[in-house]
Amino acid sequence: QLRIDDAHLVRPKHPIHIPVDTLPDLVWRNTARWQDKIAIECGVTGRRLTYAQLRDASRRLAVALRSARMLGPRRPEEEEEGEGGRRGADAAVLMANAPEFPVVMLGAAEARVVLSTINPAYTPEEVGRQLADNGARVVFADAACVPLAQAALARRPDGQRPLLVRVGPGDAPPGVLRFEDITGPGAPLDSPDIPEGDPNAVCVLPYSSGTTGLPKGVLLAHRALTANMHQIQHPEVAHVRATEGDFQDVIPAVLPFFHIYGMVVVLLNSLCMGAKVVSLPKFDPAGFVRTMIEKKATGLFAAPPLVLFLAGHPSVPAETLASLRFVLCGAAPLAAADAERLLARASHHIDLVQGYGMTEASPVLTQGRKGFMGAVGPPLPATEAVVINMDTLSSVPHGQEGELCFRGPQVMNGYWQRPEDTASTLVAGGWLRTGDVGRLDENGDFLILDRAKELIKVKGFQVAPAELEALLREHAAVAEAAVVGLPDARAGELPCAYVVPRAPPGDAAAGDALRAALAAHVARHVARHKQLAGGVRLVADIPKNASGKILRRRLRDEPPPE
Ligand code: AYL
Repeated sequence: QLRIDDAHLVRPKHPIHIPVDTLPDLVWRNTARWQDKIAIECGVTGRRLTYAQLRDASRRLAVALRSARMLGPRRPEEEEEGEGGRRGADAAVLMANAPEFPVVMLGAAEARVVLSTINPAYTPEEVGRQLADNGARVVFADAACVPLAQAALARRPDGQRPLLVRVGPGDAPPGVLRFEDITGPGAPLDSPDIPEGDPNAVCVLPYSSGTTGLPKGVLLAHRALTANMHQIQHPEVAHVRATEGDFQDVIPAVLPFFHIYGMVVVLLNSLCMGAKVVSLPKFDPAGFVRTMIEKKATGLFAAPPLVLFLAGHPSVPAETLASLRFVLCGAAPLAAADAERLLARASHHIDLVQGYGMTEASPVLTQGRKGFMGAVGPPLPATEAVVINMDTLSSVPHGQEGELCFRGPQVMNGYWQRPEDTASTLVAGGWLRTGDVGRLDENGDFLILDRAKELIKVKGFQVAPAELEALLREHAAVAEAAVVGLPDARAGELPCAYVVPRAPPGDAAAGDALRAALAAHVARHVARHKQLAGGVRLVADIPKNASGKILRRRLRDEPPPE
């Protein structure tokens, strides 16, 4: 589909050998020498697991998952279904960051159970939609999320009632399994029903809206996830340093593990290096600062709002940064000026680089180089890039602007049950179209200039305009709706709705009432970050092309009068 001139290819700078691994094989092989080191500790409760405890609890969970009470032994034909992504998710996890999260992930991976991760801030409706889409039969939820999971399951259209497991210490309500019972010291550590690992099998199913439409399950194979970890651990780009003797990196984990950044780059990558992960269930400014200081954080994975907080907030004492060696910022654009302000606050040198990627790429595609702040860097090892003209789909010479496309072992198998979206995103030759506009600069680093896809990013989280538009159209007063992102200094972007009312409001007060009613309607159905914080604008019409497609760029750049 793409027309690529060889001279336009951007090749990786460093050679690498990437072993083909399953996730548990990579993690347990790497961590065998750190058995007594702390793997993960809760920054609030102090609950912690050593690497040995993490391995045993994961193994016990794998055994439980393959027991008759949960999913049962896998039949050979089911294994095959997993490989082409013909099976959705077997299990889902709905919890805040906590030490049990990697137990669920690695236990599921070991049992060859495909795990879908869900945002615990979602409404029952949003959770229900994701569960119904992927058909998970077991749901792991922490204490706070059990009612959310129950509410979501109660409305499941197919009437299926997955098994609910309450994660964390304490009792479970009737009908809900206790995590302790299946992963505690009394539970069996081995079973003949544990299937053999297969690097080609799908491992996780996070959700992303990609370049267009509603959130979709992203089929990520074991080998894609482990390839991405091998790539980011290459000595030329690595940030977390392997534990050795008394040295152990301390990584606060406030970015959520359900999102691919928190899952792979923060959690799994840190575990592979033997670091101590300090998990934080939510961002509480004072608690975060305390954790940074008391735990002597050596590395930090951030999104732009966290960099802004550390760089500019008056309540952040300079010692917060005292033990930091590196900061990686990804998930949304970081202004060079904000990066400089953070560095200026520290009295020592900190390596600050940007990472760029997407869920569909496990997620990392490029990583910035030290000292080149505004750029996202060259492609990772074993990753090729090309910039294309979006109209002709032909590659353009280095330095010219266009859509960034990448090819590498970290790229997804496709979207779950969305063959058309898969075909338009993952095109011939294995190229992943990102929907991001950028160019290569004179140093060989990529610059991200714009987003051509519909996706809105609020504090680094995805918001799919199609989802909000569908909700708005359900409202009786709405004839047409279009949602775009408005720039915002703190959140990056905020969703803003352009609405054509069925009947124009009679006066200003009626207009205000309608705007408020529409914002409230959306707020009732979606998580906080998707709410119409950018406002609701009542307009006479919405710019569309000949085939009825909303001209989002036009809306954003030349908003129609209200
Ligand atoms: P998703 N600069 C500008 N935009 C970015 C950046 C960046 N550094 N990183 C991600 N994006 C946007 O699936 C871009 O539009 O994955 C991209 O297509 O939630 C979209 O976010 C993907 O959103 C890391 C650490 C990548 C984190 C990530 C984040 C992956 C977010 C590499 O090293």
